Amino acid sequence: AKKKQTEAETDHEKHIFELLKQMGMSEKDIEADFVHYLYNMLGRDIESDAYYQFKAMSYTVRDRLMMRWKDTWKAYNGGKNKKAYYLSMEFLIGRSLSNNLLNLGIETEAEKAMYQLGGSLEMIEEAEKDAGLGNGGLGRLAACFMDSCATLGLPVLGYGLRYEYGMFKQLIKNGYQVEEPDHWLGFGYYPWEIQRSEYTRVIKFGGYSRQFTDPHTGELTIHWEDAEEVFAVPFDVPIPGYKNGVVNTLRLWSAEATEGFNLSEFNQGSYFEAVADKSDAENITMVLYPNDSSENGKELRLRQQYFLVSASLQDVVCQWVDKFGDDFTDFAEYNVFQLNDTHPSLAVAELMRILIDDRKLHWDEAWAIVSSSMAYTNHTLLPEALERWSVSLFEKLLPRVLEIIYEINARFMKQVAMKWPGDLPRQRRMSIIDEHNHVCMAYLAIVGSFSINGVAALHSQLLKEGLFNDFYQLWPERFNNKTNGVTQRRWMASCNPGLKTLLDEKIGEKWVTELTQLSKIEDFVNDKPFRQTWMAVKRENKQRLADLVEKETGVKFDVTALFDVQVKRIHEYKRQLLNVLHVIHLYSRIKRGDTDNWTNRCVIIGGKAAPGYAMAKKIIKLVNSVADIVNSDPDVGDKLKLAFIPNYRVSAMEIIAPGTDLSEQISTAGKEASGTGNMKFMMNGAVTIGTLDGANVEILDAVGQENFFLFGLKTPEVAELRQHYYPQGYIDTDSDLQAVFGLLEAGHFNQLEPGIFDDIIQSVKSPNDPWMTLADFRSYVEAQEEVALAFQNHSRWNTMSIINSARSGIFSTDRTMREYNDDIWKLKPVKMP
Ligand code: T68
Repeated sequence: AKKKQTEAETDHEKHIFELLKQMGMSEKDIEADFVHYLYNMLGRDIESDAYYQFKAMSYTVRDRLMMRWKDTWKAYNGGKNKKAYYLSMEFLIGRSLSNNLLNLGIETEAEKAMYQLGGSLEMIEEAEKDAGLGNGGLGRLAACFMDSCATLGLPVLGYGLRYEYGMFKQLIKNGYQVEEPDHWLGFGYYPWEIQRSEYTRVIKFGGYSRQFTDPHTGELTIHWEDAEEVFAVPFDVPIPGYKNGVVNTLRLWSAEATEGFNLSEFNQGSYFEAVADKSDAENITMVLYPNDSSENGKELRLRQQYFLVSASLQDVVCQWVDKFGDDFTDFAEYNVFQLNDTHPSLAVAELMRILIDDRKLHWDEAWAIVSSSMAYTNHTLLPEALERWSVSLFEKLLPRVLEIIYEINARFMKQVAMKWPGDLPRQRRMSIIDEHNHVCMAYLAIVGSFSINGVAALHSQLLKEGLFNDFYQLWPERFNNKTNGVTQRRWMASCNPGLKTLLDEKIGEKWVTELTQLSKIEDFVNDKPFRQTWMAVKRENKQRLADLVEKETGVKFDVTALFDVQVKRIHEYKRQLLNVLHVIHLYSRIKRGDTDNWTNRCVIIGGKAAPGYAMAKKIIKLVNSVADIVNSDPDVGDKLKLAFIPNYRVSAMEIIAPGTDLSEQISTAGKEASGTGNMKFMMNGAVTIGTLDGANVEILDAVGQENFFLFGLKTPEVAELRQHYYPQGYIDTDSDLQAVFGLLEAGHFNQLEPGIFDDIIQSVKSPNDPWMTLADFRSYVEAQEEVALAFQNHSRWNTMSIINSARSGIFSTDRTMREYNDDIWKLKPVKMP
């Protein structure tokens, strides 16, 4: 009877699925659903704000993802399949509508549907707010990874936080950055997400840990007592693969106070305190920390990290137990966790805690599982970015987790002592707990992981030679490289429709899922009509960019000029200052009439500064001050323009990358782990001016010296020069540099605010300048002169542009994800019907 019943159920289910699968993809179906959502669900009409129309279209599209999403979930969870979990504090998604339409293959239908209704799809797409749940490269990389995994059919789940406020909105007032909160959710919900309260998890903080011996069995257990508890409520975001029927999941956790939150306080009449505590709990996922490369040591940040890690691990372990009970023998064969930097590295200790305290495994069994299921990706060599949390904070917030970290470290220290008997300095260097009583999160991640990777060849090499050398000597087999990439679906197909049309016509559509196909366009490098169209596409994209610049800054760009662009977070190591010094140099040349054979140039700089990073904020002010003078000087005219684009974000880059001629990647050698903007520019036919740093090395390798403007010191030269760096020497021997400092020091760009740039001037002139800006000035200026000459030869530039794009095939995250999978995750891709 039971069998009959289940059969009946599956019959019903089949029937339901059949009904759902009838969801049409035609223009008419989309039109009908759009109208239904706009009028019936949202209670708006076709005249209403574009934002509501965007919502109606999103629901329409999400409906068409639903069955695929369910089917994918089933395919992953049906049998016993290995899955990977990408644990990341950041997923910088940006907008999703156009991307989801592209991946579902219904862009044209949606466009026609909107046209029928007298609207425009483009306008609706632009009404979508960016999901800015990340700072920069690291967060955007996670989003590109998700797109590629879905496209490859890899069972990878993203786990992150659903911040109420994402990356702040940057306004420019009187040339200064002003931050405004980014309430990206608007009123209500994100239209793409599905709340799944049934998978709510409970997260503990504070209290103390107590050993407890069972009076009957004598067994020792550990209890985490008197903790405050917070709910982690999951919101799932669908991640469709490209036209393959796969929809993966990004699960974002939101903090909610438990019902019983401080009930005792409440009952004692402390109504106010009880409610205030409730908001404390919910603060955990209130806001993204806007620091991209420095550690800030705030308690709330540690809470966020533990909240993410504990919720996600509980989620995975509970699903395991539901299916296989308490048998964990092959858990590590079916589950792998990729840690996106050290931010989720508490996972090492938390999985130990769950397995030992909750699942009653012995230490050695638990450790065998943990250390063969964790993998760690490092994204920086900057020492100031390495996370260290004070032991006292741990004691207060995560007492039980701290005990476990102590035990991990004690056992690890024994191992080090065995390998290097008597080498106390080394033991001190390698200890997870440092001499200042801080927990070094990178070391915790390394000790607990079977794989440790950097994000570009040079970066991975430097990790082994420098930062993690002791660990490399101990475990060389754990270290590997995975050069970053970007998804060509968003960064070419969706953001550069002109280029897509041209490519599809010349080499077919295969490049959308196999980027190395781009090399085929080299066959057309001498084909006249192809070259002309290539140039025309670039011209059109430059016009779009010029319009954006004018709208945002009022500065008018001439599209025949060289568009020279540096957009990324503002940081001294990225050397936006070097760029500004060059602009001042060009300005000074114009002023003294040194303009023979001149190339007109429009310089764009954009990026956010961490709110507490005074020097970065001052650099923004300097860019704006120089821009004011340069752009208003009639002597300068069209020869030179400078614009600071406010509020740089994913959706802005979608206009910027296609419209760029010259991509600025000018960090001090050895400082930029990889860079990914460099790849977006390259794909869209920009030529790079850059140092031998991060993935620039591999870009140069791919395109060759004749298609890349290389300058500056190399990593070992930077290290060597550090010993005797003397910046004044460069000024004394370089009249151009003297002219630049002459203007700066005379206050030419800050006549109404004297002295405001003194600290900047001092920092670059200091022998302690870690970024050695002046050391590279001469070679940068010379490379820029070559750029200017090359650009005058339209034909040569066009060839370089084509070759850069043609050889960008290896920089797809499809390749990156294949490498992660082949070397680290070892998942079986699924194929959906
Ligand atoms: C970036 N790192 C690297 N960090 O700087 C860049 N940090 O070279 C690389 O291409 C990219 O990662 C991807 O691998 C970051 O973006 C952060 O955003 C960050 C955020 C919080 C704390 C520390």
